[in-house]
This record gives sequence, structure tokens and C-alpha cells, in this order.
Amino acid sequence: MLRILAARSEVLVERAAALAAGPVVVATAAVRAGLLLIAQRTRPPALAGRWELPGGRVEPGESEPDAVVRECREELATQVRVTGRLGTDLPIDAGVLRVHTAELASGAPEPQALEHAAVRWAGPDELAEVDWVDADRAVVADLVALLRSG
Ligand code: DCM
Repeated sequence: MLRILAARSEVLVERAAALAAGPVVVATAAVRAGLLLIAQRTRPPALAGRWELPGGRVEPGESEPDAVVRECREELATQVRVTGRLGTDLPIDAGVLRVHTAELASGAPEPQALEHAAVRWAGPDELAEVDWVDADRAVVADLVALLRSG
């Protein structure tokens, strides 16, 4: 009984922490042949023209990897397979940003900029020069290491 109560209160504490942090936004670090997929935002005006890892808000009841797969399908018309996590939680205005690593599923279509101004594959030496949105810039060193490790 005590163990059940303890487990329940742990779940409640986790939920309270999640609510305090706000909604979770997932970002996708999709890697292919040593290159990273990056996408140029069109909105809001403050972020338009700057580059990001594609992603978006996790919907209620949805897992983070499922949200990554859905967002890549909706925004890029491609199919990804989530392979892990990168970096720590990044605070953003909308809540918290979590980066997941991914690869294109075998036979997946080439990503298209359905909701971005452009998408492109970037190498490790280019990443420092990219005009990143602020949150994503915080993981550039991790992204370079990810590309170099493959
Ligand atoms: N966001 C971000 N970096 C990303 C993806 C999203 O900082 N790689 C931010 C921008 C928005 C919020 O998350 O404030 C929601 O993203 P979107 O507008 O793309 O749904």
C-alpha cells in the first residue's frame, strides 16, 4: 500500500513539474551521411529567416518520439526514425524544448519545406555560422559532436 502511494505521489510530482515547465516542444536533429537537416523559419516575425531543428509542440497524450515523427511528416513530408536524445531541456518562451536525434527511415522521401522557407543538409563545419534561433544555438556544440561521431 505504502509503495503504491509513493509511486502515485511520484507521478503527481512529475506532472506538477511538467506543468510548471509549460508545454514541451520537440526538435529533430536528423542526420544523414554526416550532415544535419536544418530548416529556416517563416514565423513569427522575430524568428523569420532564422534556422532551427524542425519540430513543434507535443500534443496531449502523445509521446515525444511520436511528436517528432508527426511533425516531420507534417512539416517536411518525410518519415524519420527517432534514435535518441541530445542535450538538456532548453527553456523557450513556449515552455521547454527537447532535442531528439533521428535518421530518415529507409526509402523515405527527401525532406521538403512545406512550412519552412527552406530546408537543407549542413555539415559540422557550417553549424557555427548558421543564424540559429536562440534555443537551438545552445546545442550547436552537441550537434557538431553528433555529426563528427557518426
Ligand atoms: N522552437 C524553437 N526551436 C525549435 C522549434 C521550435 O525555439 N527547433 C520554438 C519556436 C516557438 C515554439 O518553439 O516559440 C513552437 O514552435 P512552432 O512555432 O514551430 O510550433
